[in-house]
Amino acid sequence: MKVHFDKPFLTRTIILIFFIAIAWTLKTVYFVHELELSPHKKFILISSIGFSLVLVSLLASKRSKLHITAAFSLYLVVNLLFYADVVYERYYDSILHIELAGQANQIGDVFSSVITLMYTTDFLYWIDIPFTLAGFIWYNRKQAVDNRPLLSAIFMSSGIAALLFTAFFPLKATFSDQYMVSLTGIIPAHIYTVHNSLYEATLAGEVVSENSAKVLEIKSEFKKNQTLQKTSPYFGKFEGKNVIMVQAESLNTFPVGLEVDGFEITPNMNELISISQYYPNTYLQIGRGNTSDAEFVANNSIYPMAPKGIYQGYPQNNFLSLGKTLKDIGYVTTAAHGNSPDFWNRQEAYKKQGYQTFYHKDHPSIKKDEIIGMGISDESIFKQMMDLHKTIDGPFYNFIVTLTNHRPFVLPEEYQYLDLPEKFKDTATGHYLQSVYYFDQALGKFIEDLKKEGIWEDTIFVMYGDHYGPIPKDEKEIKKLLNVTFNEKERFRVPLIIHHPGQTKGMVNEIVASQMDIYPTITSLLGIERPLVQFGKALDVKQEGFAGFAYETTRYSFYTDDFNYVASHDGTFESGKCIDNNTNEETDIEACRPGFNKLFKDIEASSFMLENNLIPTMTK
Ligand code: GP9
Ligand code: MN
Repeated sequence: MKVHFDKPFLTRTIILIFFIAIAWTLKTVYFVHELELSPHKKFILISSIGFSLVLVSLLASKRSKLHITAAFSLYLVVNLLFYADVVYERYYDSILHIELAGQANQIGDVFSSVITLMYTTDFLYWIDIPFTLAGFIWYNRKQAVDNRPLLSAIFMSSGIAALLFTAFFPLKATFSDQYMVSLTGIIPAHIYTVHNSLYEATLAGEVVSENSAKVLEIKSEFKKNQTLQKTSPYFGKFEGKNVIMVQAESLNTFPVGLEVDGFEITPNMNELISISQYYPNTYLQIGRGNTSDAEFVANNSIYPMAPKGIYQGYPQNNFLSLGKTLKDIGYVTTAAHGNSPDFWNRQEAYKKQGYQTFYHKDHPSIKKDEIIGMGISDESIFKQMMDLHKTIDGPFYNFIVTLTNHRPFVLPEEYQYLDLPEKFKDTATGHYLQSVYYFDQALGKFIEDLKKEGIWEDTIFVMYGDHYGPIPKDEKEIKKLLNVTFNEKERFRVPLIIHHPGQTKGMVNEIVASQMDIYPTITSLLGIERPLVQFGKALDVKQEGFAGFAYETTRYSFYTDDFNYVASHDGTFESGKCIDNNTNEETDIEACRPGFNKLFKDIEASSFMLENNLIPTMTK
């Protein structure tokens, strides 16, 4: 076979390869800039040339429309995936992973939310498309000869080699997704993560002996946490009482107690706080399962270690959640959520969470009498839960996951009860405050009804936020309109309120807490003695504030009462930053080492338990 390598053809080839490679490099660098990292230009250029060679190989092989179409379709698809990564990262702080493919069906439901993550400046991610198409047509048509299979094969193999080199030479498993992209670009980062996921899927679960040192060590930590629980002044004080736990959709702490022009944004929560335990420094701990991971962490006190969320990743595992623990002692256990049952795989996963009944949009006992946004309104679901529970004989646990206050937060006019000043009109902040106010009203009516029906006095009432409402894009506007600094720490802060039966005096506990402290705090109030699996601490006796992160920000970052540890993108402890909360200045990294070691161990233990379905072993 002859390799045709005439000079004009060579010149055209080089022009096209560099045009694509430079356009792709610029887009990657633009994204890396958005990630606030510095790009490693050489590796990014090599991987972009690799991608470009693959495309050119398709064009060079034959003069035909089909080849132009194939090359252009490939370019479009990869560009679309690139842009999907850009948008996904803005909310989830990671790029898309292969494990998420099964959740593609959820996109329709959250489409209006996704739109809010797209910016007008995003046309820059698409600006080269017409030029690329023109370049492809020009190049393919201008071929001097019709057939260049050997040359095409050379381009293809060197392109693939460049992509594999950039995927497997510089990248390491400890690197954050963003750091991988900043080092080598989006394509090698995906090759690397897909390879890792496929490799991990081939690994069989370990056979773990009940008496292995690792198991015994983890068990002893749980035991310590439980011993601590028992020292709480409230331990067992509310044994046998009902538990109603409301996980509030997209509720941050900053609107709680806020006043705009003399109007309270959360009058009912304010009133509730005035007669309850309030933990204003509680932080989210969600992973890729977002809302569903918040549910998991609050009810299980384990880190959400699954690349696609716990409910999707480990629905068949055996858990010892709050629902299961209470069901085992005779409680009637129910969960409620106004959306379709399969969203976040709840239908399947709830069976192992100990709920006897899951009330959802399609449940025969649930009336779809008021739909707002993604499903049944909060007011309606609260009312229906109240009606279904008032006749129950014996204690119950009702876990309610609200829905109305969901991104994009634009309520129909008739539900926009707040009279906000003009400057809030059509702003993301204004919509969010309206939506939070709606939730607060619904919550207020629910509490009123619970009191009327005589349930309130016999119930531990818990309410917390699942995750942030606004996103970093809204930071400037929130500062301007509300003078609130909506930085990462504020974004991760969610309110936690626990009302004890009969409580009439409020108490604010400022300790740094996280969603995994909710379950132990409740089991302490209920006086549960059986061995429990809980990484969190009962908040009424927790001595040192701690909130650790496995996802959402760089893994192993944490907050304590005194320090914030900002973990590095490369995964090593020493390249992180230890910030003194009193001065807001960086301090000696060693001050953060104990917290890091503890978090590292707990995150390891969480994934070890989940991967090997070890919760039953831990409680023997
Ligand atoms: C979906 C609802 C919202 O059923 O819980 O989930 P989110 O989009 O916030 O993760
Ligand atoms: Mn949510």
